Amino acid sequence: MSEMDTLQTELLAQVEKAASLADLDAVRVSVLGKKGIITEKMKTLGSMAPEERKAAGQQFNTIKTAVSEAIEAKKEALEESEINARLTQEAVDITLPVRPEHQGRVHPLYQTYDEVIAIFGQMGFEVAEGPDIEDDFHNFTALNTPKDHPARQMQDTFYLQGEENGERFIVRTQTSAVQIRTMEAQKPPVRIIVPGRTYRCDYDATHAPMFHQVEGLIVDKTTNMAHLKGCLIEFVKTFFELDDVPVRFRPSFFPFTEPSAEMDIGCSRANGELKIGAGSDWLEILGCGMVHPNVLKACNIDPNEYQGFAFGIGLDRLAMLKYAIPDLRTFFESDLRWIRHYGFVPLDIPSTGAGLSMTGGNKR
Ligand code: 2U9
Repeated sequence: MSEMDTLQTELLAQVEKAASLADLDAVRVSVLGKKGIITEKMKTLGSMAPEERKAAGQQFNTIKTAVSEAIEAKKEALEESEINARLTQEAVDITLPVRPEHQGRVHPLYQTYDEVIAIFGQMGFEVAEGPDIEDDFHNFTALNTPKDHPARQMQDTFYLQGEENGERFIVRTQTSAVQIRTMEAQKPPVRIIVPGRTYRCDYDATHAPMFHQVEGLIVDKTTNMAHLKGCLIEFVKTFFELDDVPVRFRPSFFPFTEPSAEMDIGCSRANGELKIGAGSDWLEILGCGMVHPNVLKACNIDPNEYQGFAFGIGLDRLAMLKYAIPDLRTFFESDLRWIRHYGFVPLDIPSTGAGLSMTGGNKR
């Protein structure tokens, strides 16, 4: 066997011996790399006599091609066996039990929000929405709130900085401005509820500077106080899931309603525990009244032809009462332990008490 044949056999054996892709690459570098055996041999061609150079060049090329092809074939084989080894090692054990998915929770406030909307929606109310930033006319003037009313004062209302055409804007103190905008845009009959964020300068265990309301408004030719009472009694019974509940309407005052009332429901407070639905005590739930004729006039609705009732409910307070949450400030602290405790499983259809699939009470 010639010296070249021996070299080729030797190099092919090295390729064959490579046990991994890294080994194989080391062989490739030592044979075909910049300082590899074959490369070095090629460099000697320049110093050879022409006839010797031709024969040697052919031999070197033959070895180079044979080794390159062997490396390529070996590479494919090693890659395949490495994949097969990984497939066996990393096999998925489909008999293992599934890991529990971390599922988010619905905030009790938004659970309440959905429940309230579902109940009034079932009664035929549509949901209306509007901007958080309001002007004086929609938030106060059209609601028959006099210029010197305490609600307009800086310590109660957040005023935005700066003025536009001599007017200062505010963040709404109630959602009522949306009812005004609705009546400006649409002729009666109107039957809407307006849920949304509202803002007042206040902060303690039962008041937050940003809180949530749902207000309702019906305007039609024959709307009267009996409609208001029937509608709100039906609402509290459905919301608190009570077959019957003692209620009373106490006279009150709001600039935008006349007469005005606050609605209380029966409760007991034995041993510091609040029970809603029966007992000798009363719990204030909401404010309401017949829409003041001045409010209808401000929206170009003739109060001799139309009348309406309205109500306002604090959603945060409602959620605290129904789900026994003692401190309002915890609503906004984003504490995961709190939301896991008080939150609700998503996609639970709110109970409407009106023939839809009922999910019952608290689905914590
Ligand atoms: C129009 C006409 C009348 C909305 C009303 C109340 C009574 C009320 C409070 C409940 C708790 C606010 O969040 S709270 O502090 N609201 O007592 N709201 S009547 O009356 C309206 C609204 C719009 C056009």
